Amino acid sequence: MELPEVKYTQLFINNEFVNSISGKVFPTVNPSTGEKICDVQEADKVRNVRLETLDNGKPYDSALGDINGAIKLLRYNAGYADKIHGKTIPIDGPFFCYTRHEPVGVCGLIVPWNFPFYLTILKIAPAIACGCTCVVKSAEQTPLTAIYCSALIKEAGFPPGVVNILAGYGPTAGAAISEHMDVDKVSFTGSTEVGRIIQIAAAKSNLKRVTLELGGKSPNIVLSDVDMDFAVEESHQALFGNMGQVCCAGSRTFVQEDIYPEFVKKSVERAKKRVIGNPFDTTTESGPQIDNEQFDKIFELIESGKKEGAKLECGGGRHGDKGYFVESTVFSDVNDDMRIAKEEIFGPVQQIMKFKTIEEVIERANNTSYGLAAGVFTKDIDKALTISNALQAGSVWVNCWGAVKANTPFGGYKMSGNGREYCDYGLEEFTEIKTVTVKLPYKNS
Ligand code: TXE
Repeated sequence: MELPEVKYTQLFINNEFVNSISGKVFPTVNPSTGEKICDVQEADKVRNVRLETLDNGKPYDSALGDINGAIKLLRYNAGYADKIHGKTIPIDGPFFCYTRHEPVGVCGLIVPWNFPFYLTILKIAPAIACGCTCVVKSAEQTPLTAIYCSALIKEAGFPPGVVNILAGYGPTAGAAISEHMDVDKVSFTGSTEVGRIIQIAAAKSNLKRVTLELGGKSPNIVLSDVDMDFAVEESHQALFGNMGQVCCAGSRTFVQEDIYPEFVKKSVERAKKRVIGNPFDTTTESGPQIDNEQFDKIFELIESGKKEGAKLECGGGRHGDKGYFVESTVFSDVNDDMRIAKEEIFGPVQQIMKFKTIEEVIERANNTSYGLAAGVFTKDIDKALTISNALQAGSVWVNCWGAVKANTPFGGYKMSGNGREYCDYGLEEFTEIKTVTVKLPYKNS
């Protein structure tokens, strides 16, 4: 009998034969001879979103976290698409009055590099749920996942022109959007400096609506009654997560004086243990900073901290000899007037300050031009609420940090921004409200 021809060796998915994503194959053997018959494509657990880790440097699990967060945003906003409606309003006189929430129009969505895919979706999802069209400009450092998103948008069947995604530089492509007479709204996330430029461009062109999510220097207040290890770990993650490149990083850690020495000691031990390295290795906690510019900015600020008299407890240097890796750095004995206590470092550099009383720490926490986020760690609910209500910040987290959800508003007081993103508050920013008033022959309401 003739041996049969082996025709099929691929994986069968969605009625199609395809190769494995990993490119791996495995042999199948003829037991009569012990010889290989052929190689077969090998199915394996797929590691999605690797593109973000490649382009941005964030550890693989964080990138995956961003994608899962983006999916939640899409689901949340999709659920709103048929629930964006106005009210009927009983008014004085013989009138029938109602409001319509109409799409604001063409939206320019300018995205930074720290959460490239997540922030792209954070802006696209409410814009299209409200019926707007949009032009997205990704950050020049991280264009790849936004471009990939374009392919998904086409595959999902969006009509041409509804979502347009551009890669380009800020002063050229970004400025063209914010100056454009036919763009009705810009939603921007990035530096306070560029936020101001965009606001000016809007004022000089067509007074387009502008929402801004800008920088921060967020206070994280740790009272002496806390569970020490918990507070140390949460405060560590509040600052070192995403390599410190988070607008709402807990970058001013205020610790009550009686626990200060122990808190500093444990924070330093934790920082020294932080695993820095290849972001594709799933044991890695921190990858590289985004680029040379941010790398230099961080070291310049570390130097200023040393010169101004803060105590460098650990780190302060480059990790390794290639790429933009920075050692996990902790400063103690930091005063409020030092640059490291005032400026957004956007890197893995923790400032730990000492305070005595609640009144004092509230005043110091608010003594900044920023107002994005804040945290309070205490077991005393009265103190937690007193401090939370007194802080000038768009979000206050009690015994946690960074609890940003699809259905909670997020945005800044003061120079941390304008407007809110996420949830129904965020959706409103993509609408114009029209009041329609109809004269009736007699009053009926
Ligand atoms: O920000 P930029 P950069 C802070 C952080 C960081 C600093 C500088 O402190 O160290 O900003 O980072 C586009 N018109 N944040 O220089 O320049 C740009 O192309 C229109 C906090 O990278 O603000 C990119 O798409 N657009 C922040 C986006 O703005 C312009 C995240 C952000 O870049 C433009 C990032 C112009 N004239 C940095 N110039 C956060 N809030 O999370 C630039 N852009």
